[in-house]
Amino acid sequence: MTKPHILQIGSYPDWDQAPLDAAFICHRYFEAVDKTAFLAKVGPDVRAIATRGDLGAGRAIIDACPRLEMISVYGVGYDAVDMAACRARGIAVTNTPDVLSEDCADLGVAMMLCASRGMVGAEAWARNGSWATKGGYPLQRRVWGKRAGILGLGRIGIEVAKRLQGFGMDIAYSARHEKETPGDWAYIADPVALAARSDFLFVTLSASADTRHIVGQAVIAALGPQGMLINISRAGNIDELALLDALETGALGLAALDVFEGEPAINPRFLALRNVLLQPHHASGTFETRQAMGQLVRDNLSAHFAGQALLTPVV
Ligand code: 8YV
Repeated sequence: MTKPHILQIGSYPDWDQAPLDAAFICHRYFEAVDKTAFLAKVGPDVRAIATRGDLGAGRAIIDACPRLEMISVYGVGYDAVDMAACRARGIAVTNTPDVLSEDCADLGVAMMLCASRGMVGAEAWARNGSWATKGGYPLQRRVWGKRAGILGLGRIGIEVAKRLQGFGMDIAYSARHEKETPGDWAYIADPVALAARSDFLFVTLSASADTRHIVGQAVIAALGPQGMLINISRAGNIDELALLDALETGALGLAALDVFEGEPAINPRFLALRNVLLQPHHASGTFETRQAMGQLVRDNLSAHFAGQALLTPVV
């Protein structure tokens, strides 16, 4: 039987590429110089797309593949996939939830600790001789026992909150509706009210048109000069220009960001700031998790072509 033709939007590690090539005819969109001509040539044969959370699949790509049956996303976020186009044509979409929730939560908590305790500056202080010449490192901000807000109590938000319980933090969350929680976590529907009662605000909700800029000037002002914002979701959930203004004026104390508008290009205004921790969208970036994500991408593709139920369809 001939191998199904798939369109591969972005690169994968070698340990994923080899089995993908063994099972499918992979047309590498990311290597094409003339992407329009490439799509015109291979699109008619494409039955599935393999993409990544950060790359997705827009309408132009979907429309160039008239035989497209499914899209398999390497990542939990599928906001970069044109879901309206998929629904209109009955194209199935899968992602890779659960396998990455703990790693993303680990990095979010690590970002909170690193920024609040000034660890980047402390490492430089110890390495560049300041400790010997200037004395003790400047005092930083406590984490344990403080108030944490979780904006979006999905798989990743729950893992963040479970970790923060270990720091004895007073935890509240905002979500579409109140949920049964594994801890005594207060439900506060309004993001501004949640920010106002938080010292640390984690943005963990999945991104969509409905959540765009949900963290705007009002939420940022409510978090305030002593507050810290941690974003491990998508840049679009935050009004980045309002965030920059607040960080530059001190209206917001600290931020720790793993995602950015226009990434990997970061707004240069961030580079001039000392009150922001910058991370290169690597919350799921461990060997173990990325191998599990790649396996799930392939398992969903194989299940589809075998006529079996998809393992992790998005709803
Ligand atoms: C992506 C992510 O998988 O899970 C997501 O949605 O943002 C990441 O973990 C990343 O883009 C991998 O390239």
